[in-house]
Amino acid sequence: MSDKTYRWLILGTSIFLAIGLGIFLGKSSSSQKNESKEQKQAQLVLTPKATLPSEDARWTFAPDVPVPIGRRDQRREIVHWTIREAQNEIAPGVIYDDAWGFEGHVPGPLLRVRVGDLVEVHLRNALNSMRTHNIDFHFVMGPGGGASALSVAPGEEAVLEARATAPGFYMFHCATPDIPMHIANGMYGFVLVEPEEGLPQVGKELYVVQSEIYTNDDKPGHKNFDMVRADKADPQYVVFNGSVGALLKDQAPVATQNESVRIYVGNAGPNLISSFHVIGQIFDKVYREGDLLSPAARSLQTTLIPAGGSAVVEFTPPVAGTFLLVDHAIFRLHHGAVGSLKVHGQENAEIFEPKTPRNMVPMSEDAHLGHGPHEITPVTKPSGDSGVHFAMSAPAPEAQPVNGVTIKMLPGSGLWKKGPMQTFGPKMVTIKAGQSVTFKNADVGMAHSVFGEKGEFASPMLAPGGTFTKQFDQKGVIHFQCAPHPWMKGAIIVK
Ligand SMILES: [Cu+2]
Repeated sequence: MSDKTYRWLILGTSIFLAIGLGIFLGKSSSSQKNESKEQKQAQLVLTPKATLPSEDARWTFAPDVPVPIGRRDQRREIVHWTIREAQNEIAPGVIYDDAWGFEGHVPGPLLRVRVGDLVEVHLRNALNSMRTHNIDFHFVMGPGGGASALSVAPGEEAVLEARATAPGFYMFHCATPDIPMHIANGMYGFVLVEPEEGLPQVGKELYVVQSEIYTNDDKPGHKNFDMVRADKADPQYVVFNGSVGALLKDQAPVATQNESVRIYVGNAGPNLISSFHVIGQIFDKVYREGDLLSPAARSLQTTLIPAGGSAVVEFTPPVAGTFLLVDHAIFRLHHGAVGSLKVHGQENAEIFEPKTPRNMVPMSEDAHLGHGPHEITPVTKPSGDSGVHFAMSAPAPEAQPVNGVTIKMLPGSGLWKKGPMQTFGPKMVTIKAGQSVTFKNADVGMAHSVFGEKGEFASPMLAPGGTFTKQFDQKGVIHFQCAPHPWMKGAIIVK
C-alpha cells in the first residue's frame, strides 16, 4: 500500500468515524432530553420541612372532588380525621352494622395535594370504637405506608408527617389485622397527588370507588361481615360509593353536554378487579392505574382497575342523556355495580339519532334492584310521523271481553329484578270452559308475548297497549309465560 493510499484511507475512516460519532452524540443527547424529563420527577427538590407554609388540606366525600391545587410551591398540608365504627345502609332497608369508616364515611375522603407537599395526618380513633385501626397510605414511602405509625386504639390519636414524593391517584386503607376484614368493612379512601404543574383543566371532576360488601344475604334488616363469603371472593354486593344506588336517580351526578368529565375511579376491592366502563361513552383519555406522568391511553372502552388501585378516565359527552357506570364483568350488575351520570343538553343528530320511535328505556337505572317503583321515562319524543310503526301488532282499541277475564302485563315486567317483582296481573285466573282470556300489555315501553308452556297457544309480540284474546274450551291447567321475559309466568285454570 502506497503512502498516498494509506493517507486517504486514514482520512476516509476519520470522516466515517466523525459522522458516526456525530449521529451517536445526537442520539444520546436526544435520549438524555427524554430522560431528563422523566428524571425531573424523580429529582424533585424538596423544600425543607421547617420552612414550609402550613394550611388545612382540602378533602371531600364521594362523589365530590376538591378543587385543583393551583399553587406551584410546596406546603405542609394538615389533615384531621376520626375513625368511627358506624352503620351504613348498603341497600334499601339493608343496614350494615360493621361499617367502619374514616370520618364515619364509606368510602373515606379524597385528599388532594401537590407533589412535594408534606402531609401532616392527625388520625383519631373514636372513643366508642371497639377496635384498633390505622392507615396504610399508598402514596407514602415508609414502613407500612404509615400503618404502625398511625395505629390508634379507641380514644387515641397519632400523627404522621409524610412527603408526597410522586404524582398519582392513590388508595389508602386500614391495615390492622385482620387487614382484609378492615378493608371490606369500608376502611379506605384515596389521595390525589397532583404533578408539579397540575392536571389539565376539565369541566367536571368526580370521585367514584368500587368495592365489595360481604353479607350472608340481601334481605332487609341488620347485617354483619361474612368471612366465609369474603374468603371465597363471593360478595353479596358490589357497589360504587359504598351502597347500592349511591350514584343513581336523585343522587346521580350531573354534567353538561360537550363538557369534559374526569372520573377518579378507585377500586378498594378487597378481592375483585374492576372492568370499568361507561355505557354510551368512549374514554378520550385513561390514566391507567392512576399513572399521571405517562401519556394517557386514548379512546378506550373499558379499563382494568386492580384491587387496591385506581384509574383516571376522561370523556366528553357529545349527546345528552343518562349514562351508566358499570363494572363490565357484567353479572355484578345484579349485585349493585351500577351508577349513572346525567348529561344535560340537547339531541345531536349528527352523532346519535334514533330513527324509530321506541318509547323504550333499554337499560333502566334500577334494572338490578328489587326495590322501589320503576321510573320509566320515554327516551324519544312521541313521533307525529304516521309512516313509522312498531314492527309488532299495533295497539288494539280498548275492548273489554264480554265473556272472559283480562290479564295484564304489568309495568316493569320486562326488567328482571332481584326479589319480588310484578309480572302478570293477576298471575292466576280461573275460568269456565268456553270463556276467553285477554292478555293486555299494560307495560310502559316494552313488548311482551304470551304462550302456553305445552304449546296450547301463542300470541304475537304485543306492543304496549296491545292485546291478545284466546278462548279456552278444554278443562285443565295451562301454564303460560312471556317469550322474551321467561320470568313472567302465570296459569289459567279452566273448569
Ligand atoms: Cu381498621
